[in-house]
Amino acid sequence: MFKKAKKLVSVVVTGMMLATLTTGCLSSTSSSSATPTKTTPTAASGSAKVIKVSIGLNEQSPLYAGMKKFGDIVKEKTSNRYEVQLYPNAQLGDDLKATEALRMGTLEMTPPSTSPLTGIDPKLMIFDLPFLFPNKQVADKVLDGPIGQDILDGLTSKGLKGLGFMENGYRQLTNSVREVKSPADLKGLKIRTMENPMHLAAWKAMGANPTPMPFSEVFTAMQQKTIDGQENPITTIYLQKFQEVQKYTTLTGHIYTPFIVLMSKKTWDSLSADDQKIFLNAVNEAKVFQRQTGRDAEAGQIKKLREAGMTVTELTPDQLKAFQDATKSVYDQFADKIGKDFLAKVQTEIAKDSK
Ligand code: KDG
Repeated sequence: MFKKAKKLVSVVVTGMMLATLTTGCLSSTSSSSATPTKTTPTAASGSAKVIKVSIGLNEQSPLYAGMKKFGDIVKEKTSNRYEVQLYPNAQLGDDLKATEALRMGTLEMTPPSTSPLTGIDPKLMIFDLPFLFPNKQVADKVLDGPIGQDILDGLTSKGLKGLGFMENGYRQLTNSVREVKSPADLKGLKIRTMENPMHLAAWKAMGANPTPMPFSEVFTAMQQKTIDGQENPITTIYLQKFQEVQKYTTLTGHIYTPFIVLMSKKTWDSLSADDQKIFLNAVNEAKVFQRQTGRDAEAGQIKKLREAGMTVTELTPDQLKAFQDATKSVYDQFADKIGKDFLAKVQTEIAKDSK
């Protein structure tokens, strides 16, 4: 009898142990499938702190490459204590939505164009002045110098930490209706612009019919012909495959747009002084890489746009001057909003950096 009872107990205990193990495995599996954690063996606490980055362009863009470079440097310099996760194609929201998420502390980083953010800080409008920078080298000097730092510092009161500037680039016009060689050719063309009052004013001054729209909606709008055209740098036009829905590109170079690498102030304040230095240095190294990546590719991309059947129009100096003259009124229209003293300071800096 005793033997039978002993056997029964051992069977029950074994069964309970098996049940516990199975359940234990299921719960850890279910818990791991429910809340996947990315652990890195060398991370101090056994798990890396995740920094999510919302990016408005796709994985082929120099912007994505630049932010990946940033993440790789941070991972290496902090011995995997941080993991930078990239979310391209505006899947966490377009430029303005992602930036507002940073201000609320619900997202860590985003590198948007400055243009949709001018409602947060009107000083950013300086970059929307047509034909402001004579070339990319001067743009680099201004953005990486005291003017750029002044703009970055001004964002901390808005819940944002500006870490530096990357390059979106000189904006070029595309459309599906006709070749554009002069402002007169723009008449009646519905051109998408970024959500920015100065862009709207500039395209109205040139004679087009501008309509503001988040970047994530542009390709579909061109495909459905609810807009005739848009304006973006060559790398964006080519890498976002606009040549599939647009026939003409005109190299207007009418505005130079930077990307501004932003971190939530809440995230920034949670970093140690040493880690803040690592993040800042990582942006400074990554921005040089990002700018060069886009610049190295541009000439080849214009060739590929032509090979894809696009008419790419290079304007003569006189034709370009007609666009410059047509947009001069924008300076007077927005000088007060930008700040006349700040505008004068920037123009003086540009003149100095152009020597
Ligand atoms: O985050 C970058 C993109 O979302 C966008 O800013 C690119 O220049 C751009 C545009 O036209 O919206």
